[in-house]
Amino acid sequence: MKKVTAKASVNIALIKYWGKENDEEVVPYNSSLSMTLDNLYTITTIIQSNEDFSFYLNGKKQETTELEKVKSFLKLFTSEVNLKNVKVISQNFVPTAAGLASSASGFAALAVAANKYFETNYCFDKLAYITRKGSGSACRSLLGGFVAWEKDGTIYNLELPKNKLLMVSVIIEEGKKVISSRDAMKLTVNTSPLYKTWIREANNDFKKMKEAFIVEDYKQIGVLTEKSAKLMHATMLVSDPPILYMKEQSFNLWQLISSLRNKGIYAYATMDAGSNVKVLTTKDDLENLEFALKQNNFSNYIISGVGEGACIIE
Ligand code: 2P0
Repeated sequence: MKKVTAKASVNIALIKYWGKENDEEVVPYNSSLSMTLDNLYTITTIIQSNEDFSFYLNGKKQETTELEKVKSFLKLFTSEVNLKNVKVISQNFVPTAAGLASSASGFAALAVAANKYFETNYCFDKLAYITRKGSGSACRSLLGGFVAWEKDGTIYNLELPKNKLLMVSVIIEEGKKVISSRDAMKLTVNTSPLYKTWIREANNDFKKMKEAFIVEDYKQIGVLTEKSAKLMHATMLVSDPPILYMKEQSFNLWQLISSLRNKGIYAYATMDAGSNVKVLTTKDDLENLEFALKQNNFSNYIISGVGEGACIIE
């Protein structure tokens, strides 16, 4: 019986991707840059079955929207219309209800598994192009380490010692997002008076970040990481209607991180399309950061180092 299993890690953008110039082709308005995380990942199996097409996520059989999303994605690998006899089993390895389940690791694992299962053997560039149609940020999870996704579609690694930086994902709130990133991006592009500023700054900061990587300027990496998240959320906030992912606790944590920096601790905050805050820190500063987090009742967090790229594991 035909069976393929793939694993892909979550990635967190240091320079965020926010907004599409072309929705259909998932062409971003700005280049982005991410860190792949080793402790948060998805494992996906595609297996032959005797039934109609089915998709199980975290042990639960999916219907309608999720089922159709996976089905139409897999059709990019096969001409078989109904995908009969194909079963997809996907498991997110993130602590239960942590609110960190990621479509990026999900689609990266699915793409790598499908490329083998359907024997398409697409080259990396073609696979990245297809993967981003599932979820834009997923194409960055195809590679491990630090990954650049240029506006023109190219994806490549940036060199930086892999044993220094850590990402601490602090869980602020469990539960479903207020608005999906796909819809929120569209709304921001169409209504935010800050959107042009976002494109200009994000593309400039992407270049600056690449330079910071070359000279291993960790302070600049942290400063640009925070700026990208703050500007992305500010740009969303002035959309009509406004998009606000931050909760009171997210604000409080941003302030705590800023006060830790004043005490000489390396800690920079970033946030995605949700209220959880991720803190970029170093191995040397982890102990102080953890102490401060616990003291301020932020005791629900996951520490990740730099992860590997998506691969077939079975
Ligand atoms: C990122 N995010 O760079 C940004 C920052 C969230 C905030 O990419 O519409 O699932 O499928 O391309 O990639 C999350 O959105 O959106 C995201 P689509 P995606 O990581």
